[in-house]
Amino acid sequence: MANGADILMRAAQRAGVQVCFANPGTTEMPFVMALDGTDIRPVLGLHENVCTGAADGYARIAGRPALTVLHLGPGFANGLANLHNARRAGVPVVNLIGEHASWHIAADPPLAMDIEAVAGAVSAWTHRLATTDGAAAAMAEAVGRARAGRGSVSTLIVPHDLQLAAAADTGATFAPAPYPPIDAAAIVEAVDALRGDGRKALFIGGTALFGPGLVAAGRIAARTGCTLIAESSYARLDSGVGRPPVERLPYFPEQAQAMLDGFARVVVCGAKPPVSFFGYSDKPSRYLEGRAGVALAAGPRDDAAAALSAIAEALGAREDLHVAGEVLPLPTGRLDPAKLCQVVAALQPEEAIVVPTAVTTGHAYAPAAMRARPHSQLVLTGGAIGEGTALAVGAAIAAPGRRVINVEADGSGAYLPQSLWTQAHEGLDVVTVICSNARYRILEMEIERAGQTPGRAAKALTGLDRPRLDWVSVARGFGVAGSRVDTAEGLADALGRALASPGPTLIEAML
Ligand SMILES: Cc1ncc(C[n+]2csc(CCOP(=O)(O)OP(=O)(O)O)c2C)c(N)n1
Repeated sequence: MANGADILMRAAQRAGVQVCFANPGTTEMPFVMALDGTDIRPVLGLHENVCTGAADGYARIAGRPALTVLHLGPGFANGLANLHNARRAGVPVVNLIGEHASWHIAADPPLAMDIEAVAGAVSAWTHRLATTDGAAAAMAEAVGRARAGRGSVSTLIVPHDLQLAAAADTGATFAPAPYPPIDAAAIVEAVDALRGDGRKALFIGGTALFGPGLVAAGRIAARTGCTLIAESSYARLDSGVGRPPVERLPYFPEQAQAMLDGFARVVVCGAKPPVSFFGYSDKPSRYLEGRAGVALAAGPRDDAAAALSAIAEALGAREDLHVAGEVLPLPTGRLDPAKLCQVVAALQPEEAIVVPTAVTTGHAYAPAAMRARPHSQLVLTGGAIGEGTALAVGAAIAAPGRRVINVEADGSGAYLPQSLWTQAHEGLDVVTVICSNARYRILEMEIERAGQTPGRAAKALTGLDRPRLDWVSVARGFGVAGSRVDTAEGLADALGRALASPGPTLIEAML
């Protein structure tokens, strides 16, 4: 006789779940046993943020949710930072959280926690299973809710006794709600703006940055001469030679503001009107606030691809726009952020998935990437650093056969080096390039921008040089072979070799 956990896993498989990123404990063991009754691939993460970051990366490429299985409130809370990033990415993720047996909770055992309070921070839908009869329907709804529109995070909490109780499969299904219909008046306004005079920009995000949405954006740019600008924090951007040229909105507010101020008209599609990461007393939060010439064609949760097709149709825009030309040449000499990104852009193979999450170094990647072979980029969406190594795990599992290159900072990488073990354990084709500058460089830059000089505390809290992290040893410890380079030639050589061999590799690039 099947139990509640069996029914939950069968329902997950029926709803299209193929992968489960897990870090289980005693209260999740029935889920673990139940996975054997399905074809769902179990993948172990040695920290919950590996599981949740991998689920984010997986969904960004696969376009469907993975399951995470996490242990009670504390395990779930450990995975919160990357669920926050997934929420900001607008991708589907389904969390299955084990809870103490219903009758045991009153005893207030050590691991008891208010799981709903944690779930509320990231989940669009949270449900606690109350009866075993409802297991199939609850999982179907969890997956269906996560898949509605662009995607969101669902969390299902299941007490241990309900996992073990005998249960029948009701075969319940739950159809994801479709996108809301596109706003015809907003499309007309966008078309008018794009037909208007002066310099024009199409500011795009979400599903406008890949697939049919991006093709339509390219056609609109070819027809109207508008510049395509991507939101600064995108879930996925398809870029490179043969794809439409899309610039990335800069991170620093003065640069972003200056870029957007250069356009008489800005049409926003698939994104919120852009805002500054942080508030500075002399700068506005919202870059486009209070100015003329702004049209909102579709928001971040709307069907941006459909909106762009409608705009393209109205403009009679049928000709594709793509970056032409040769892949950039290899630079030489001592490595710096620009050269590092140029080497990656020059050598990355066709349809690579690049994860340039290195904070200050990674921003040099977007301009170089436009002249790389066609590829997908995944960046940090919610600003919670350290996700890169886990995004790489999920992307590699979603797309076997596509090479994954994670350009990660040393500070960020130190949040989640455990992902390297999962890369080794699963034999994933991931190359991690650690941008080793032995500091939290972005925080130093913020001090410089404020016109201040770092004092004793600032030096103590931004320096990673005593001792310097030894990434080759870190990688070896997690089962990944590594090497160290300090020139563009050395990086090109090491990256070329890494891309020619199966499985994961790490390259520590000394900056
Ligand atoms: C989860 C989380 N914790 C802390 C921060 C604050 N923070 C932003 S950038 C940064 C350091 C970045 O250093 P590193 O990753 O080495 O990149 P670099 O700036 O040197 O390029 C920190 C600690 C954050 N954004 N997210």
